[in-house]
Amino acid sequence: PAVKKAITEAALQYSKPDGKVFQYGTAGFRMKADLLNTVVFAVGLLAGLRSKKLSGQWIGVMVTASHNPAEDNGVKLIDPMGEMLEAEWEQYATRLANAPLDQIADVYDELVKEIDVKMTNPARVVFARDTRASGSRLVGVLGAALTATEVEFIDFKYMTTPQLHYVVRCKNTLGTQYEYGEPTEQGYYEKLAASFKKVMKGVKIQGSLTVDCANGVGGPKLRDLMKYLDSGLDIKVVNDDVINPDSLNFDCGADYVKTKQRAPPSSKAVPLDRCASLDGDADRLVYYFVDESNVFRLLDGDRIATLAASFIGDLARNAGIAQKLKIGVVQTAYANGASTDYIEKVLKLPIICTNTGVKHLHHAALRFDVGVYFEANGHGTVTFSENALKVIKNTEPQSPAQQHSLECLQALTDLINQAVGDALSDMLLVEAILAHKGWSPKEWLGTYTDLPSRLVRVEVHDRSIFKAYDAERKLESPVGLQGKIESLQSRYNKGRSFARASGTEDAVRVYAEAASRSEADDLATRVANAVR
Ligand code: NG1
Ligand code: ZN
Repeated sequence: PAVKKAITEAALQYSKPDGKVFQYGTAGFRMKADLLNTVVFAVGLLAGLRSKKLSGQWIGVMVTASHNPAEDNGVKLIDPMGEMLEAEWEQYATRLANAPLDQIADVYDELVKEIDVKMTNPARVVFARDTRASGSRLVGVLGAALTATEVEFIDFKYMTTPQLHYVVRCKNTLGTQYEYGEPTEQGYYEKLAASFKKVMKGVKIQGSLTVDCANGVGGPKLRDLMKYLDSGLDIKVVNDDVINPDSLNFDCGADYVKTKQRAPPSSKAVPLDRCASLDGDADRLVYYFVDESNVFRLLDGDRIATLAASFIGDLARNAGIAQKLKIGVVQTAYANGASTDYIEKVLKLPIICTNTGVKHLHHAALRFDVGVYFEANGHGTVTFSENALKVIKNTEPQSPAQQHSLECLQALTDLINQAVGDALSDMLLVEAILAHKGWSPKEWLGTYTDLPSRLVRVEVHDRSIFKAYDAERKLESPVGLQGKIESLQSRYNKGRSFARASGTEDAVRVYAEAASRSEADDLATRVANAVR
């Protein structure tokens, strides 16, 4: 009763935007920042309940809107192992967020009963935010919800999203056999730097890497990380202005580069310079360069996945443990068809295609001993099963070469952020692999040739009528549309196209690829017209 009163009192300090219906989606809640107070308050309440339900394990709350414009913000929950909130709980978040403020304490009580939360359990929450101006107000609201419900909490101030995921996992594994690391920002840097040094043993990186930080939190954090790195990595940091709030994700960043298929206009890179872009909260990474003919060349998430899968596959073979590790790749429908072909025919690895959204990919990746998963937009990581960790650790090397490969694999399991896709960790992974292979981005690009593709955003009256199946590669509704799409794509050489409702924007996305640029564009336009 005391808690109920405290909740109501705290909640009534805020006001709910009229007529707005909130939904916890693939990226948590995300919208214009001035609409978020009551949503963040609701998430604070739920974070405490989630922790109590899980016997006081630490739960994370990240305040960010990733690659969205500066005036947006968002909030999402992180589960104890650093994973996305369990899907079953998304509806509870939605319910609390939509409760009228004078009834939110009642909805809270209903949930306690429905979920069967033992209220005498402790509750512990860690939170952090990206560099958006609205972040400080929103963590204030979060703090009010946590205080009202007597939850113990730690404010980690500014962090990249993956750093907070890391901290959550560390907190909950401390003192167990699965200890993941020191639950601090410094612990994160030390773990990355130490494992990077081990992976880099005996190899050297050619040239420098220019990293566009989207003018987000990745900028200062990359600079911090660099203080711990001493393995010959020459990083030039650009677009790291976190002072001017409007510059965030503006004309730069991974999303800009991937969707516009061009370098940020501010780029001073000359042909063959190795470049990378992070997004606003540093969980996405893409590489690119300009070739000798001044043509922009993108190395996206599909490329990072194929590079990592091929490298880990080679290491496993050289270490003599390939038979014991089931290595696989997880993609979505947005993966370029050429990458899928390459994985199947050249790397000869199994592929799972899942729905969009990393939680689906992550889940599927856990079905392999080594699960490499990346969305084409650059969000992804590699997971290692318990069996994989055991095999890598306990195999007795039969030669110095085997020993070297085993040590390298072992270090990779530490270098790679297994909780979630992490641009900084993925960047060190790519740099290490290029160094081992002695490749410039040009050789990396040469592994296969992307099919030209086009992504179109189509505004429709009601996107909820677009119901997809088969990992979102086909539409069952509206009736007849799938047949049209298939008949259109059959007219193009290597044509492939699909349409699905976006989970994060009020629009339908149409993807098309084909053997030539003009065919891909043409197919995308025709399918978009069929969708309208
Ligand atoms: P939607 O809006 O559902 O297409 C987008 C991205 C996803 C994922 C989520 C979450 C594309 C085509 N879609 O989802 O890959 O990153 O945002 O941020 O890039
Ligand atoms: Zn992001």
